[in-house]
Amino acid sequence: MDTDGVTLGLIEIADSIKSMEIRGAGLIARSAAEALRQQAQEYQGDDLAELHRRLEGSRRSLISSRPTAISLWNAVQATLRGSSKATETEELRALVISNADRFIERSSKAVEIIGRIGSKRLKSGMAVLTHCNSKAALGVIKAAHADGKDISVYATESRPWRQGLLTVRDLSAAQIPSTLIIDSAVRWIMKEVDIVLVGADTICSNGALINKIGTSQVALAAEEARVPFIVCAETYKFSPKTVMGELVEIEERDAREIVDPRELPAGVKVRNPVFDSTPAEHIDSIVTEIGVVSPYAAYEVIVRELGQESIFEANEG
Ligand code: RUB
Repeated sequence: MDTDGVTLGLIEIADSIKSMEIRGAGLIARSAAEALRQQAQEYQGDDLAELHRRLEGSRRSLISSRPTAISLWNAVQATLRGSSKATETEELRALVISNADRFIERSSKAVEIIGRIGSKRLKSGMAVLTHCNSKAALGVIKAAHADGKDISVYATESRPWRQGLLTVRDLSAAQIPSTLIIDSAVRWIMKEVDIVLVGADTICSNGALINKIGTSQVALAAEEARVPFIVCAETYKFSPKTVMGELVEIEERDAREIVDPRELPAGVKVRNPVFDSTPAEHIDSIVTEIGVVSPYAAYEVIVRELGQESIFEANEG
């Protein structure tokens, strides 16, 4: 246990999010809710202030584990919502556990519903292109396949972590034909693509999509070729923080993920931004668990689904 009373289990989860053993915005969110749930459950004492202190320590280590996906912040806020009003330890423990359970259940259900809604956009014979590895986007493809539609998929490699390999393995396990391409082949291949489906780490209040680096280039190539560019995103991927004017921090990871520095001449710099921003004007629609929405409806989604309180909380930091 560290000085904030944060348990080893929680530190492990926060570290796994940081090191990307746990990755993908939806899974990160569910894991954070589960970590807080465990933290509340494991505290056996009856010192209310101590449990508050532990949860606050947990909140801080989870939120700082990866900066870009708002799903993490939304999950932590939803799990701890109302906790400051608890007057007894048992009440606080029960509240955090039930909030976490509700978040995890809704989140998993959302991915399922998105699959059902999004699959209506896919017809037999279509070639889909997807970037990185998104459970929500893959859910749509799998739902269409389960409906008996004959779908094939182009999966980008997604350097440097090569999440595209996870995507083709996942598709292959579901017996969906897939073709792996390098990221720079997107514009060349686009003439064979009928629809692009990607996931989201964050959707800003102005409708901009923050997702794996290279997503904006995929969107531009799709637009040029008149191929619909569809985002598959649960409503907790929408950001109340951006309503309050905050800009999304784009995570930059270690340059050694890209190249061994010994291979480079002295003085050469390397940068490794891992997400980018696709403006709303390049997005056809966003498939959420409440239906298909325009990126320009992002503010309404935030107010309706995450609540005005999430905007107040975002202002508090
Ligand atoms: C993953 C990524 C995914 C989104 C959505 O990035 O950009 O497209 O997180 O995924 P990383 P999902 O591998 O760096 O976490 O739909 O599974 O939430």
